[in-house]
Amino acid sequence: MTVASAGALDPQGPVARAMAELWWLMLALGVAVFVVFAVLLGIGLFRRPRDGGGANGDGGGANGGDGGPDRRAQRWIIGGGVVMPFVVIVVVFVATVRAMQAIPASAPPDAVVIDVVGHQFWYEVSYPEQGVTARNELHMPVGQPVALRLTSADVIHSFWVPELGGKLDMLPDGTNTLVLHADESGEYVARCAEYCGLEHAHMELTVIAEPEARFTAWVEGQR
Ligand SMILES: [Cu+2]
Repeated sequence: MTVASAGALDPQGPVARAMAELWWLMLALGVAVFVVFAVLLGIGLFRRPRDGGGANGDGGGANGGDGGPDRRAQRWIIGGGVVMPFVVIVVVFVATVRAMQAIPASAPPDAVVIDVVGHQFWYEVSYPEQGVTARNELHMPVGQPVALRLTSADVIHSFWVPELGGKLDMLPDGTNTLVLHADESGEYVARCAEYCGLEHAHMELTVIAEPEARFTAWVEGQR
């Protein structure tokens, strides 16, 4: 068993992996846009004027065959201000839709059902099929889907295990289902991701992903 702490960029399940890949793509695009912008800005700042007097655009054919300074400026504005942002947004949009498809919309029938109720300032974890309850500790079997039915007993909390997926609101007047899947054994920390009162920062849940045999043994031990 390993204790992971690198957060959302150390994904340990398919949902978190899809989110991390989207994050890296957006970082790469952001860096690319920044570099292009910085290079163009540098060229604009430091290049020397081509000729001493005729810089006002009336230099006629001195700029080669590309239509003069006004047309060139227009091309830069359309290219850099319209076409490039459009391309970047389309790429991010398509990648976002694909990442969203990695998130199961409903719980598969073989999923282990776990009810998680947020309280100020702790988590009540119960397993309706197994008839056991725990406090601030969530055990889940590795390699199979787990359906977390999230609610709250008081105010709005938010459930988030960065290495596995989330975050999803825990609402006092409804149930949100979060399907998680852990690839390997590990111990993670879920922190409340919605300010819920003075002790919010200390509202933590330990998530223990373990082989099915150990999970079953833990359930038996709780009875
Ligand atoms: Cu909170």
